[in-house]
Amino acid sequence: MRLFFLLIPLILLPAYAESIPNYNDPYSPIFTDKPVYTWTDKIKMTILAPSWNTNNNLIDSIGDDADHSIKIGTSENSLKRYKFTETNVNSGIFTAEVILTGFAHDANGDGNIDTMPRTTGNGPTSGFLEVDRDSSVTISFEFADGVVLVKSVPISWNVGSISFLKEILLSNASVMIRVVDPDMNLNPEALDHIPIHLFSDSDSAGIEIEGIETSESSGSFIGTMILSQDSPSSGNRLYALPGDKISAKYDDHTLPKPFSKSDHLQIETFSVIDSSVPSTERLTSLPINFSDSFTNKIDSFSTNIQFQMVGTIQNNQEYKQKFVYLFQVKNADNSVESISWVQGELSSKQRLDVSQSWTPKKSGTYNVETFVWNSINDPTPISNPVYASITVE
Ligand SMILES: [Ca+2]
Ligand SMILES: [Ca+2]
Ligand SMILES: [Ca+2]
Ligand SMILES: [Ca+2]
Repeated sequence: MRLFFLLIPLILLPAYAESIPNYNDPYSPIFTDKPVYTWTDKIKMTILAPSWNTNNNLIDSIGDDADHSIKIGTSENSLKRYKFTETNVNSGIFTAEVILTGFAHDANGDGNIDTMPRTTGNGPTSGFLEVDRDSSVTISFEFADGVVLVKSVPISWNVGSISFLKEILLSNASVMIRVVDPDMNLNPEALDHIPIHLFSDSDSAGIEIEGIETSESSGSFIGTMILSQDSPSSGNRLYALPGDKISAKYDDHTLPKPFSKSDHLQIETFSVIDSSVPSTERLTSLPINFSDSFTNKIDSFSTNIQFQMVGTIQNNQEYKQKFVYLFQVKNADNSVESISWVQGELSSKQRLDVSQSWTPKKSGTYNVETFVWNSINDPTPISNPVYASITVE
């Protein structure tokens, strides 16, 4: 298309010198800035008509003349005698724009109509045209007597999309969410906004934030929220703990066929929030101790006498942390003799002793290893492992 656009003026170069329209060479293509439009877009139109550059020193105009009019319309509504003006005194290129005003519809689901359908204006700007969802806009120019040039462009709605700008979300950090739905560019000359619903495992009701259009006619919207593990949800702040799934939802009320005009569709995405504390630094695991059944510390061990293995963990975070603490005992051959675990939850900064008993059956050297994971189902280490060696007499 671009190549075509550049070549045509060269071919028609002799026509620039014409002082009256050259009816014998009625080549005058009509271009639009997009191949398909949504219901509330602005259409920028260009007509290449060098033979209508009747004065090389003046900005000429076309379309507003009853004999050679430009009509912009749908099957229902139209703007007649719409004026296009030359881009400079001697270009032979004529432009105009028209703003589509859609039809009466509640585009965001709040119960109120969001459009102002109207058909009015004379060009080259500030013209408004009502359009239906699945219609088309036709631009026709009576270039010469009996010669009408026509260009049609389709109108359609789009299914929106939603995404987090970053794949990994961090605690106490701001998070950006992008929604793309050209249909919600309701005013192509101002920033529009849309509602975005956000919720977490820890706050299933969540919050509703505004996505703001990135430029006046982009149809792309960015919303920002802060994840907080310390404060309840409010405004743009969402309460969420590390490990939570964070969901973002946009309710699209402007759907293309085969949906009906009154249908709506939840467009949803989610991400998992990671802790801003590195995984293995969430808890500190202190050295293991051993004690008898009366909680007295011991350092000698005998076969067939039960003793306690005591681990200590400390939560380094300002918030709760679930854990599973595993004790594993291996013999001198590196075979596992015993494995057992304790599950629980630590409050902010809490230190806790966890213990399991074990009765050695044979004398020998044993290695006790402890691991701390998120859970049995999610074996992400949340502290470094701790080792101890014991000798059973
Ligand atoms: Ca001119
Ligand atoms: Ca509405
Ligand atoms: Ca806009
Ligand atoms: Ca849509």
